[in-house]
Amino acid sequence: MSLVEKLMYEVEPAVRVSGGKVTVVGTGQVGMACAFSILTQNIASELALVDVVADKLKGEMMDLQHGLTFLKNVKVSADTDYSVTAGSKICIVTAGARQREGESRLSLVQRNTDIFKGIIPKLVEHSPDTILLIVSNPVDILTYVAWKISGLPKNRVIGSGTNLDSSRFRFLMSQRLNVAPSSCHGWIIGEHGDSSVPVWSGVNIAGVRLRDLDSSIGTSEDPEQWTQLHKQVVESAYEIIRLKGYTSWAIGLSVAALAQAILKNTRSCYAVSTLVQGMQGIDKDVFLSAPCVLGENGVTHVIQQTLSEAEKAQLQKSANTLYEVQQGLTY
Ligand code: 6V0
Repeated sequence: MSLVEKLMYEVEPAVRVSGGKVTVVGTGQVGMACAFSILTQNIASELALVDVVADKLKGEMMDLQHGLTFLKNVKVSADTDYSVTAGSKICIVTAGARQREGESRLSLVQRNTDIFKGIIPKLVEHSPDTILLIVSNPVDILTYVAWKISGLPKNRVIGSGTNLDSSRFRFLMSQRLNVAPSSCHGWIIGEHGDSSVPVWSGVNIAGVRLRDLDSSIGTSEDPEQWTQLHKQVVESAYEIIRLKGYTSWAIGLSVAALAQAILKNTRSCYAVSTLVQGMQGIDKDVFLSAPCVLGENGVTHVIQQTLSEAEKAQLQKSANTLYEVQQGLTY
């Protein structure tokens, strides 16, 4: 009789995979920030990590496992083999090359598409009911690529999109107003990156729209130049990459919030990348960010924002740019 048998009567074999399993593919700076945020906020009941660099992967796994005593009810596993991901409710994909200093997100596209060809089918094979949450850049196009390769319905393929851009915007707003970021409301939609669209008409504190206080806000005529906030949002990734080499903490926290909304079926609204064909005058099959309601089955609803003609035109322009890049891809 083994020690385990001496210690415990087996009433029923233990369940192998728990309900709230999350996989993170790519254990670089972004993947580990996502993993750490999810673990420390008790969002998942089980975490699986996958990467191609076996030693680094094992090291990260052990390092996290040694902290499990201080967390609640979380199992951490890792492998280069995708069987470790089986039964995941959410698969977060952060694998791939990152921007080099000064490099745009769009220029990464074919390199990361090729990486996705090896990742996405294996994830779906082991977790056919999963929701894919794509983070690798350029995130909107790679979410489209993941949707195409996976064959999953559109509600279950989501890009982290402008959730991070919106958070950056709200932080900058909070700095100007000395009000907490969570009480500063504003949405950045469209492409995660250089052509994102700030929806100035909706920027508000406690329902008081800044545009009602000053109709020039967000335009070049505004004497206080609030439009600089959006410019800073667009430049912030480039600035952080220049300063520390990569971005990690904010994207990790923003992805954890999305994972929480999905796993706990909270029906929270976040700006994430979704198939926007047929919305806001967009006729192409592209993924762009819009405020989406998230639940256990992924994106269930997209909020129809009241946009100006100029904002719609900006979205359509981004849609056309992404569509053209998508046409040139081989996958
Ligand atoms: P990193 O630190 O270089 O990590 C990438 C990881 O991916 C490494 O550990 C690689 O070994 C791993 N990897 C490469 N190929 C594969 C493969 N085929 N299978 C499994 N793992 C693989 O990069 P970092 O973590 O900084 O960035 C990852 C991605 O996230 C990049 O594409 C970034 O541009 C993107 N980001 C997206 C953001 C967003 O808002 N959507 C924000 C920040 C970064």
